[in-house]
Amino acid sequence: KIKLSLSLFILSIFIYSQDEIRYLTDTIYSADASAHLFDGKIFIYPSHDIETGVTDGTDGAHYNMKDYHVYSMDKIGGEITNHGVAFGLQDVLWASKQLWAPDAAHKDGVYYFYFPAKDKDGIFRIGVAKSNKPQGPFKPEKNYVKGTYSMDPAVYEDNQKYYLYFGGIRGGQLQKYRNNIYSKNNDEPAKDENALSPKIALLKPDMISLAEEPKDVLILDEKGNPIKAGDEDRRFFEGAWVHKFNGKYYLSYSTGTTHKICYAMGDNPYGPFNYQGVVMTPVKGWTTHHSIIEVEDEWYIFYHDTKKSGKNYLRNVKYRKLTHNPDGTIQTLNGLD
Ligand code: FUB
Repeated sequence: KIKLSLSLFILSIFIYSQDEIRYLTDTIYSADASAHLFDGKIFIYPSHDIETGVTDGTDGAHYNMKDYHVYSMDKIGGEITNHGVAFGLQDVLWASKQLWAPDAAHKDGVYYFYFPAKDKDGIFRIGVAKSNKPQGPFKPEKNYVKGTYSMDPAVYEDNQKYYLYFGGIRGGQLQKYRNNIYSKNNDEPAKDENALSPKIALLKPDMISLAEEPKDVLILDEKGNPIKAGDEDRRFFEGAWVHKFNGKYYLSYSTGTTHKICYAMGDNPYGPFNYQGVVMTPVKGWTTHHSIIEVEDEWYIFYHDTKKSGKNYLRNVKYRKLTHNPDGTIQTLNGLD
C-alpha cells in the first residue's frame, strides 16, 4: 500500500511538472516569443520590452523596443541561458524604430532572424539578420525584404520550402493594404465585409527574398465562408503561427481586440484554414502572442502576459504544455492561470 501511494505521489509530481507554467526570465521583460528546436536545444526568440517613456497612442508607439536577446535551454524546465544582445536598432540601416515580434529559421548551417521594424518613412517592413549560430549575434541585411510590409513574421518550413507569414492590424498597419498595395486612405473593412487575412509568401532559396507576391491566408467559418471583420471573437488580428500535427496544418493567431489565441486547420501551408476554436483565453494585458513547438513528443506553447508589471508594454514570456485531443482539436488553456 505504501509503495502504491509513493508511486502515485511521484506520478502526480511528474504530471504536475509537465503541466507547470514557467517563466522565461525575470531579469528583463520579454514578449512575442518564437520557440524553435535547433541543434538539439530549445531556442527562444522574443521581443525585448523596455520602458522608454513613449506614451500609448493608437498605434502601439509605447512598444518602443530597441534590441533583441536570444535565449536557450537544453530541455523543457531546464536552466535558461540569455545569450545577450543579438543585434540592436543601430545595426539595422533601413529601420527607424520599434523592433517588434521576431521569428527565426535554420537552413544549411545558417540561422535567419526575421523581424519587423518601421522604416525611415514610418512604414512597417520585415527584415532579416543572419548568423552561423542559433544564438547569434546576428548581422542584419542592408535592406528589408522587398515586397514585405506590416509585422509579426513567422517562418514555417514544409518539405524543405520556407514560407513567410506576416501581418497585423492597427499598429501593425495591415489595414492600409489591399492586394499588397498601400494607401493611407485604406482602413479596416466594415463589420459585414471579409476580415483582413494574414499574408503568406514562399521565400526564395536565399531566405532573404520573396519568391512570389504575398497572398491572403483565408480563415473560413463553419459554412466555408471567410470570417467577417465584425466577428472579433474569431477574426485574425496579429501574431500568426503555423504548426503541423498528424498531417494537418494549424494556423493560430491573436484576435487582438478580444484578446484570444484562436486556431484554424488546413491541408497545406497556404490554406484555406477552417476555424476550430480557442487555444488560450485572454491573458492579463492587451496583447497576446504565442508560438507552438513539439519537444520530445509533447507540445508546448510559449506566450506572454503582464502579471508581473501590470503594464501592457512590459511583458513576460512564459511557457506551458499544450494538448491536442485524439480528434486533432486543441484543449483550450486558461490565459489567467
Ligand atoms: O510586441 C509588439 C507587438 O505587440 C507585436 O508585434 C504584436 O504581436 C503584439 O504582441
